[in-house]
Order: sequence, then C-alpha cells, then structure tokens
Amino acid sequence: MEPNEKISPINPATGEPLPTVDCTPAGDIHEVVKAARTAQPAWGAMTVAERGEHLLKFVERVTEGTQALAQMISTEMGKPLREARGEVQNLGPRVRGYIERAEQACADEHKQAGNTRVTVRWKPLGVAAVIGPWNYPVATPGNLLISALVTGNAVVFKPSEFTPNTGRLLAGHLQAALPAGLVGLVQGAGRVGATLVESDVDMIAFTGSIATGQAIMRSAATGMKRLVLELGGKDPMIVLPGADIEAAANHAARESVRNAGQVCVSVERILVHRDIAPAFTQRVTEIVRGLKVGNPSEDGVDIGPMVSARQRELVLEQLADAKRRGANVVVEGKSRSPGNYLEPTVLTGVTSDMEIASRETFGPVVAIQEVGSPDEAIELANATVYGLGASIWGQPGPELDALADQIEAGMVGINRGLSAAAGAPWVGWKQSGLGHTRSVSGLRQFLQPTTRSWRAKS
Ligand code: TXE
Repeated sequence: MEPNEKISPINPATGEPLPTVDCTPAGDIHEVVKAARTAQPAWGAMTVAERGEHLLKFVERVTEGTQALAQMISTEMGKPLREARGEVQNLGPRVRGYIERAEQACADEHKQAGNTRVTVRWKPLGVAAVIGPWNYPVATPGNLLISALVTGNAVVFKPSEFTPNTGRLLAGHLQAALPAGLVGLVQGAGRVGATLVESDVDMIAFTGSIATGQAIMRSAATGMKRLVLELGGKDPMIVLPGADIEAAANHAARESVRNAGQVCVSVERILVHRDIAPAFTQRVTEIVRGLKVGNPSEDGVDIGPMVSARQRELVLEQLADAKRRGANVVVEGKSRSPGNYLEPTVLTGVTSDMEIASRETFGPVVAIQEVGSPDEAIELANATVYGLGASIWGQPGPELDALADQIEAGMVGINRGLSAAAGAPWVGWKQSGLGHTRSVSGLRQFLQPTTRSWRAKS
C-alpha cells in the first residue's frame, strides 16, 4: 500500500467531492492490531456489567451526537436524513439488549453426568476485525462492534470506503468511552480490508458481498480465524390468495425501494399468484407512484440517491437485461444527475432467466413474477444460492405456516416483514452467511467455549 493513498468519497446527492481520508498504511494496521491486543486482557477480565457501564457511556455520546452522525450518514451514502436519524437512535436500545444477553452468553455453565462434573467457560476470542458495509454504516458495524466488545474482545474497525467519516465518528465515540487502544480504526478499501484480515486478529466479523466474504474465508483459513459473515440476499416475497392485498402491496412497494433498494433484506423479487396478480400489481403501482425521490436532506423524501454511480449502473444493466428478455415496465424509473438518482421501477412479467430474478439487485426495483401455485412459488423461492430473508403472505393458518417452513432462508416473515424480535438470531442460510448475530447464541460466536472437568464426588 502506498503511504499517501487516500479515499476520495463523493456526495451521492450532488456528485461533489467530500473531504479525502488517508488510507492506513500496512505497518500502521499491524500497530493498531497490536495495541488492541495489548488492551484486551484487562477488558476481557471485567464483568459484563463493568463492560456495560463503558458501553452505556458510548450510548450517551452517540445520543448527544445523533444529529452530526445522522447528517454524515446521509451525506456520505444518500439515505434520507429521517431514516439516518432512526438508524442512529436504534443503537441505544440495541446496546442495552446486548448487555442483557451477554450476561447469559458469558456465564459459566455447570453440568454433571455420572461421575463427571464439567464447567463450560466462554472466553473472549481476543481481537476481532470488524469490516463494515456502506448501506447501514452505523447499524451494521455497530451490531458487530458491540457484540465483540460486550463479550470481552478488542476490535479493529474498517468502515466502508464509501462511508469513512461516518466510521470515524462511530469509532471516535467508542474510543472516547472505552479504554485506550481497545478500539482501533483503519481506513481504506479492499486492500486495507485484506491486510487487516491477514493481520494478527482472531476473528473477522464482516457484512458485504458474497465474493468478498469468500475472499475473507480463504485468507482466514491460514490462521483458522473465526468468522461471522453476513452476505448478500435475493429475498423472495410470496403473495398467495387470501393475503391482505393492501398490507402486502404496501410491504412490496416500500421494502423493495427503501434506502434506494440498498438493504440486505430488501424485497428483491415478488412471486405472486396469478389469480391476485392484477389487483396486487395495481395497488403496488399506485403506492410506488406516490413515493418522493429527492435530496435526502429535504423533508418528506422517501428515496435518496444510490450510493455510487457504479451501483446505479449495475441496476440499470439488470433492468436492460430484463427488458430485453420481455419484462413489462409498468413504472419506468428515470435516472437523474447530478447525483446518482434512480427513481423506482416496477416490472411485471419477470421470468427466472432474467438476471433481476437471480442476482442481487440492491436497487429501487419492484420485480413481479407470476406463479400458478404455492408449490411453484416455493420452488422458485428456493432456486437460489442466497438464503437471507423471505416473507410469505396469504390466508393465516397452518397451511401458510407449513409453506413458510419450506422456504430456505434464515429469517422468514409470515404476513409481515422478517424483522426479527429482539433476542432472535439475525441469520443467513446457504451463501447468504456464516454464523449469526444478535441472539445469545449470536454473542457466543464471539466467544470460545472451553471445558474443565473433574471427577465428581460420589
Ligand atoms: O461490497 P464489498 P460492496 C452486496 C450488494 C452490493 C455488493 C457490492 O449486492 O451491490 O455487495 O457492495 C471491504 N478483504 N452488499 O462493493 O466489496 C470493503 O472495503 C477484506 C450486501 O460495497 O463486499 C467494505 O468495507 N475486506 C451487503 C466491505 O468489505 C474487503 C451490504 C464490503 O465491500 C475486501 C453491502 C477484501 N478482499 C453490499 N474487499 C449486505 N448484506 O447488507 C472489500 N472489502
């Protein structure tokens, strides 16, 4: 890595350059990891309650700095300011939930079988590298950082190169509230991430693309480093006769285009039964037409620009492929500049041979494919390497529940989105992830179980 290399973020709403950020040279990355390793034992020796006190100070700082952090998110990646504020405000309750669950995750367990008495002790792994994405640049790395810290690990955080200043603010709040050296920050793109993965860390907690997840896994194999990976998705939404059309259409329209479609669990494809397809499509179209695209700092804006010109280009390529293969454009989303604006598009007549039906789109597209039966819907829903989220809408009851059970996804919503209840795992199946987070068992991904056994007194 060249010593003077810089990241040059661009405001996606205007196309104007934002202040540049220095990339961390390889030698410095190793120093940051070393400092984290030095600080870790004292942190790991604290009780969860003691660590929790520090983390609550972090929450206080974030709460005071909500506006600045939300503004930075919005400026760097284009999310409407209102949603960015929500992202920051969610952090407090999350941290409190993690502290509560960590008490359970970190507690010794005692077992006895016959003549043997065993204590299972959950120990921190050491230093966790946290590599974040740009789409939820506070919430996503925030979850990973807090999970690692509350369980007694040190962390070294590399934010996405699209949101380096958001990452700097987030890390700054942690650094101010926690012991010196415990939270490291490195800046840069893929090469910095790769160097961090190769460095003397014990685990990598990552959210991003499948390709990068695979590269990390290959590199981590050398040191048998532990991994928690949340990767891409192609979440299906199945809509069957008996569904509440209004509720389903609202979910389909809004969750296909929220955050300009750049959500790991956005609705990526809709599999609707042909008997209800016309009514459903009409209502989806009306809702999408009512959404406001515009500058993310303006009030009342539902959809801001996409994060980058490249990301918009990828979506436009998928749309062109879909049109070439016969999809109908019910609402045509226009591309607007300056900025990376792309209005939402509604497609019907989507077929499985189209890229938009099989590869993650990560853009503001409502892609509707008709099916003739629930079985066909399930078959199509599962015909993918992805398995993050899904939802199924229909007549409530055991039949719908049984269909939901056949969907190969980590998180399935029935007549609702998949937003997991606090304490449930956040988890992807198949190539959408490895390991999981948020729950007690999720926190244990950041811990090493060890056993000590004795001969029990008879
Ligand atoms: O991801 P990358 P990108 C999907 C979505 C999107 C695509 C690409 O489909 O279009 O991924 O997005 C760092 N070793 N998701 O390019 O490249 C990189 O610097 C270590 C879904 O942003 O995976 C950044 O910090 N690190 C996802 C992070 O990895 C490396 C959210 C993510 O970058 C690295 C985001 C390497 N070799 C994108 N190469 C979700 N599940 O929400 C890059 N990085």
